[in-house]
Amino acid sequence: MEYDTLIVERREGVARLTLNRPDVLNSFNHAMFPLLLGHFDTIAKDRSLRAVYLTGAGRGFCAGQDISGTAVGGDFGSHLEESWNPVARAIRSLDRPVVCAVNGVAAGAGANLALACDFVIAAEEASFIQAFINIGLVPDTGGSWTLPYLVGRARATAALMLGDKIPAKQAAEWGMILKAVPLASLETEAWALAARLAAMPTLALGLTKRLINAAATNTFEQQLAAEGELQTICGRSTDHTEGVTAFREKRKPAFRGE
Ligand code: T3D
Repeated sequence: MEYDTLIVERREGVARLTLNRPDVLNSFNHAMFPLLLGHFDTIAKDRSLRAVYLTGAGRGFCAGQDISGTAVGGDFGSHLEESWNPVARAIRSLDRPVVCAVNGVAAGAGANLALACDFVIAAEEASFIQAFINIGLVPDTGGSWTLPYLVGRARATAALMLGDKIPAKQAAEWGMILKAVPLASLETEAWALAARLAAMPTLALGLTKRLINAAATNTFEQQLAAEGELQTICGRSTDHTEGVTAFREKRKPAFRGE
């Protein structure tokens, strides 16, 4: 299926979403939000899709909000609640892993879109720019939460307040992303990861993601309780039975994601 601004493909249990406005570095116009959200909704309901691969067309990943045509200023708070915030929530709440292949510059909300994903692999040629401050705005799309959480306050403050370009290699060194690889191998590496995840125990992956989300606000005791609750669910799953059976039979498990 091909859409104007979003290319959607399904292969090997993976939904591949490609942001497709390369002339403007895949910055988002208004039509892209419902389109992307609609696909996350479809993926959430379709258990045959066991991982998501998100990338951008052309030389950029995403330059955030399209700021070319719109009037300056306005009720951005309301706009965010209808645009970037639901997208960030859709990624964080999806009970399947989202792999982001950052093929080029990720700026503003585009950077924080990437950082909302579970696995971020970037081309060495790519960079991350918290560009908001460069146009007199505060960070959004969760960046003021995600960045300090990922890299610590000192580095997050520098990134968010200075708005400088952070090359992918530096982002990887800081722990902002999983790794930086040559552009020529980005697609292969990131796709292999997504396909591998799609063949894993999907229920347990989704619940692991839920635990990682909850850990940000839970106490240690609350987290132990949450682990116990979710382990009970996994303990009753088909994939757990298959994993143990395969171990005992000394063969590779065939997980069905249930
Ligand atoms: O609305 C609200 O609710 C507020 C929410 C805001 C969320 C946000 O995302 S705010 C941040 C918005 N994004 C930016 O401020 C980034 C603006 N872009 C840049 O600073 C630079 O383009 C980059 C550093 C990302 C890349 O620079 P470079 O030199 O590699 O590329 P370029 O030449 O600047 O851009 C290439 C083209 O893309 C260019 O068009 P042209 O001249 O070839 O016709 C440029 O205008 C266009 N482009 C890049 N970013 C945007 C854009 N067009 C519209 N909106 C953009 N964000």
